[in-house]
Amino acid sequence: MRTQVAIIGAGPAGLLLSHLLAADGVESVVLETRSREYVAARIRAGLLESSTVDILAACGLDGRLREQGLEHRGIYLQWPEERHHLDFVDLVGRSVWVYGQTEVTRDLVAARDAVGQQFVYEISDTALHDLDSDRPYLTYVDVDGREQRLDADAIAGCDGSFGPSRKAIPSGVGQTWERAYPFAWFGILADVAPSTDELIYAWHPDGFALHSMRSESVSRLYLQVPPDTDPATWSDDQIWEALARRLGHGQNGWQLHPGPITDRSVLPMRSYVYEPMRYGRLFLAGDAAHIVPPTGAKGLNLAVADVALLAPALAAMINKGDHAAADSYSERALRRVWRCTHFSWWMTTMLHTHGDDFDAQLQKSQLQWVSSSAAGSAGLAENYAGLPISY
Ligand code: FAS
Ligand code: PHB
Repeated sequence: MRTQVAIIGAGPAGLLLSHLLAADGVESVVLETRSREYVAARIRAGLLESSTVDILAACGLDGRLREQGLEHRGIYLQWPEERHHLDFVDLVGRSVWVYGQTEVTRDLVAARDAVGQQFVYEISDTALHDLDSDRPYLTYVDVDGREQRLDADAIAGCDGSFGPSRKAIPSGVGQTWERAYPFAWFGILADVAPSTDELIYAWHPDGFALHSMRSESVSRLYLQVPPDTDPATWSDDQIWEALARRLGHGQNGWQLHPGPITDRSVLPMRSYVYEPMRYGRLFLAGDAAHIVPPTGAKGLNLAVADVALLAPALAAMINKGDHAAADSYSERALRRVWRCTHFSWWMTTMLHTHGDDFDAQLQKSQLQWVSSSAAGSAGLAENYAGLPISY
């Protein structure tokens, strides 16, 4: 087979890239190692920053989002005996939306299917070849066990943190930065109406907790736990009791309402950046190039921002032979990657306790300042609600 852009990965980065390329008349094939059903069912991110919503709206993909999503003006910062609302609309003129990544994926797949996008699911042994030539190609084994080859003008590595793209770049070309955190997030989905109108990020001596949601009837909550926690070892009562304590149940009359837990998982926390996000005709986007701890709600939004820069760059290179934007893609994308990496680290270190009393005092002082200072709250709001894509 031959195409203009071979996209490895049918997650948000790969799906949106295929959509944006098609809008510029560039054909692509999206290759995915999992099944269509598996990708559709994955439960991950839940919060869209304003720049992401603008991009989805610009390509006509915001219909269901505006019907079923929940627009939020801001978030609450909470610590024992105190809860402060940060209103992003008042502070920086931008809101955020609660709309699950599974819904974004569903909207993108439907839009691609409607125009006959070529998908190849359940492939294996994906390998990348001749990346430093102008005729790169992929080889893989299809679902029937047949070896296949796909020639392309460019390859987009949208294959997440464990995919083959980044590893196909010769060692010595790139540089990596990594920070593993000494804790993880225990995430649950529950069939119960959220106990709050907007997200609550809670600092507590026992550990961080987050009250998010997916709809008016489904709540999404997270607890800081040790990195090696087995989700099966916590009873439902233990989970709800820890969430209630950390989120301030009973404080100023607020109550956390428990309900049936329908999904549970433990998500390790790390920061990871790989530079450069381009090698020859291979371009990396999304988790293939960077990972952020979810405290800043940036993972999905960064993937969207990468492909919003990558799509026009590839279109100019393929349609007009103009390589300027492709040549500057990595540098431009990494400016925002590092801004979001810092913000995610800043939120994570401000809100997660790790048994150090001095750090706990610093964290509480930081929370007091961020919540009460116009400059501090605007700084959080500007980063959380989303910087312009061209940041
Ligand atoms: P993805 O990982 O979404 O997609 C990559 C795709 O490539 C996958 O479908 C994979 O199967 C495929 N692939 C891999 N190897 C391949 C190969 N050899 N051949 C073909 N295909 C291959 N972010 C938040 O903001 N908030 C959250 O709460 C949050 N929770 C998360 C929970 C989990 C368990 C994980 C893993 C991530 C979470 N994230 C969260 C981050 C997540 O949302 C990512 O940022 C987002 O999915 C990035 O999208 P992609 O870059 O498309 O990568
Ligand atoms: C979520 O709803 O899954 C979510 C929201 C905000 C975060 C992380 C996860 O920072």
